[in-house]
Amino acid sequence: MPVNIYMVGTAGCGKSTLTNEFKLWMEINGFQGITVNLDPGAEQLPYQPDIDIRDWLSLADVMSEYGLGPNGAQIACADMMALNAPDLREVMDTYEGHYFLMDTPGQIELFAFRRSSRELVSTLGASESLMVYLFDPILSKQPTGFVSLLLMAVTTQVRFDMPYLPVLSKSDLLTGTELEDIMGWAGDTSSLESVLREGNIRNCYASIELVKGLNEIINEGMEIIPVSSRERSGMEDIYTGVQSIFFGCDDLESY
Ligand SMILES: Nc1nc2c(ncn2[C@@H]2O[C@H](COP(=O)(O)OP(=O)(O)OP(=O)(O)O)[C@@H](O)[C@H]2O)c(=O)[nH]1
Ligand SMILES: [Mg+2]
Repeated sequence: MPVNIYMVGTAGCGKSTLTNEFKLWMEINGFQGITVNLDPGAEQLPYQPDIDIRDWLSLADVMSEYGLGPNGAQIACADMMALNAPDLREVMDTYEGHYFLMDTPGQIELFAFRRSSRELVSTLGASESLMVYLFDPILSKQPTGFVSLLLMAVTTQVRFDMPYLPVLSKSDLLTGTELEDIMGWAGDTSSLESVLREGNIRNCYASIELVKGLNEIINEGMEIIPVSSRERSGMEDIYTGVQSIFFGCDDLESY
């Protein structure tokens, strides 16, 4: 059964670049990744998608046809995508690769908060789906920013019934200490709680309460995978993570 890997995260966090770099890494290592662009509004992509929603649906066309502004048209497109899902699935079925790398739209809420996205995921094969959730590095290095991204990650997770792999994107933009801090906060939220307390941050109380609540959800801590598409690092760790979720082992020969 093929595995659909959804690249999800806030605008500009590096989804499209990672989609491309992960495919290239797979190719070099003898695995086949098929890229699927799910962003009808993408004007430019850092790669040529193997399958492209824009072949069925374009943001510009929806804007002019329905007299909508860019935001209204994005929402309309997100809903229309579900109608195109059977066609998309038909094309996907013609590929023999084991991994479909799904590049989701820039605005995370279009993917995470529309009911149509759940229908899309379901039509494209929900039981073999996984989410690679990208944490933006610039937001992640601020304790409150990290709390916000954690909340978004958990919110996204509850919307979709699929396993997820947390990834810290563009890790080349972080210093060694920043990287260490973020990994530490993810692994043990009590250290995040301490930083928030010590930092005398406005709304510190609310942040701490949120972190305590999150701690209940991710009670064993979260192992976040640092990745840099620019430096082509962390790709093997993503692959190993996918393998262990679906096949329960770290065996790189599984597929
Ligand atoms: N330094 C650095 N920059 C990166 C990396 N990955 C992506 N970028 C840059 O970050 C910017 C956004 O990257 P994209 O891949 O387009 O991000 P995205 O999440 O697909 O963006 P939207 O679809 O518009 O939300 C581009 O300028 C990329 O060159 C990385 O690993 N390191
Ligand atoms: Mg993109």
